[in-house]
Amino acid sequence: MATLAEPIRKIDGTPIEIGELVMPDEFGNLDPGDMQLYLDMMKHGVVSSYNIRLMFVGLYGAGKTCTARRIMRKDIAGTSSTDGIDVYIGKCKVDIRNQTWETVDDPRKGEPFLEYNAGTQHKEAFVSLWDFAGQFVYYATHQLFFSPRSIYLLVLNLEDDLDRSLEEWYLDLKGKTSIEVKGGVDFWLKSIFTYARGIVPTFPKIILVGTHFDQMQESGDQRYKIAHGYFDKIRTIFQGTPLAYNISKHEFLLSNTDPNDPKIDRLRDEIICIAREYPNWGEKMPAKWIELQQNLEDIRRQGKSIMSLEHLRSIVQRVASPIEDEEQLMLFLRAHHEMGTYIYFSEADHLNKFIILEPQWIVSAFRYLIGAIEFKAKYGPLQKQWVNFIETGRLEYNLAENIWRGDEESHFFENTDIIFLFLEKLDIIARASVISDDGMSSTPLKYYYVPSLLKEAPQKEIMQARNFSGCLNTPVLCFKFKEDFLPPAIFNRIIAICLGKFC
Ligand SMILES: Nc1nc2c(ncn2[C@@H]2O[C@H](COP(=O)(O)OP(=O)(O)O)[C@@H](O)[C@H]2O)c(=O)[nH]1
Ligand SMILES: [Mg+2]
Repeated sequence: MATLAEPIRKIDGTPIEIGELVMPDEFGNLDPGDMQLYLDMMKHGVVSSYNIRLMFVGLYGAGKTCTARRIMRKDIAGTSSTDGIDVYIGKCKVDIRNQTWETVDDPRKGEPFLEYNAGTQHKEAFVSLWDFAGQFVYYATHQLFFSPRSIYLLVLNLEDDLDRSLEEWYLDLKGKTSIEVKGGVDFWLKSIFTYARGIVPTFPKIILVGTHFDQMQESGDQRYKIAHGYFDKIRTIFQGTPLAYNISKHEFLLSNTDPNDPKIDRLRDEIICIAREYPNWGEKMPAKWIELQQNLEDIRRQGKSIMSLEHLRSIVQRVASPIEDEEQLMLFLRAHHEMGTYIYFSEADHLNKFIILEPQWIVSAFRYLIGAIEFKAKYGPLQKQWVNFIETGRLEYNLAENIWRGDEESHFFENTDIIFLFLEKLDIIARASVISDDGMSSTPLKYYYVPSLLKEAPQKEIMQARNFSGCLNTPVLCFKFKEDFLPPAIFNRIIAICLGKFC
């Protein structure tokens, strides 16, 4: 631990003990030099943060959006399962003393600015709600948002048979493209475990929520018994695994059709109760960071999702107590990248000249491509390219440009090159290239591959080759995962890298 010449002070001037500092978990990924820089920054004052991120996960049509809206005391009329373009859906302010929730009217797009408490007594917490699209094709980008700082609500329709077969699933090892509902649940829970595990293994917490309780045929106690039995089956899948410690004890049976369902109040109380146990509850941030962050938030609110490093430097000069040192500015960006506030790759040539202020923007650009069912030009000269894209995952540069042109408000088209670079860096797509005969250099081509769109099952011969039954076969690359679970993002990354390098 670094020693400090001066005491660290809260923003109201009272000194703070080092032992009192709650460092962001993600700082485990920063090097010791960064840690010293961070402590130096704290000398200029610290503020505490009490923020809760609620993630609604589960299958398509389970009732995620309705549950989120009920928590925010919003109407559910007209809610129907659609492709989730925007994952962020709202924000609430909670008075910690009496647990009253108030929906903050927030016309902004994207994640709200993290609010901070300057005084010693905190009274308010801020909750942001994130609703995830249940369709598989969007899962490629979810890992960008998953973090140990969130509370996950796994939403299930109690009327849905756990053995029902879901179509349109990703290709599994046997070339199967469907899965049962219980397999989908297993998928979500293991995705959380894979992408969001923090330093404390019992976090993040997952709350089980059942919807459509009103539609269950049974009455009285029998209805509760059957509903809880549904969750028992889910818990059985994870019995004896580390995940069992992440699933919260209480489960919630909701009737979203009833605006006065008292169980929603209990769910709200449980959320606060769980949030208070989180390692990042009340973590301290350097006050100088907050000032800069507030400025960046104003810019983001004006609709700017991406900014240049030059622009950022000019903003830094304008704040009252600027981050003077370039190294400290880099730490600010790297730390916020780790925490998921911004996307910034300090090591990547060219890309390191840009900061994505709104991670959702890059995901929206990707989703806009994939979800462009209504793409107007698809019956014109671009028809062949479109069909090729949807069926084989091959994406021509000019096709993407044409699709992105359709959303003027989001400014995708003007940023085509930079979006491509970020999508590539995040391993969501891969650029095709030709490798020279000596293997020493490669020339990039003007098209990309989107691995999550690949639909073709492996050929029979390849499947059989897995048995190594004395036949000649191509090399088989085999990974064994600890939890018997192959995270699709890892699969997609490998495919993306291979396609980019060898096709
Ligand atoms: N009867 C009943 N319908 C519900 C309930 N929750 C959601 N729904 C309906 O189920 C459908 C899917 O809900 P939605 O929240 O869009 O699911 P999502 O895809 O998981 O976000 C909608 O038509 C809702 O009106 C519930 O508790 N009871
Ligand atoms: Mg929804």
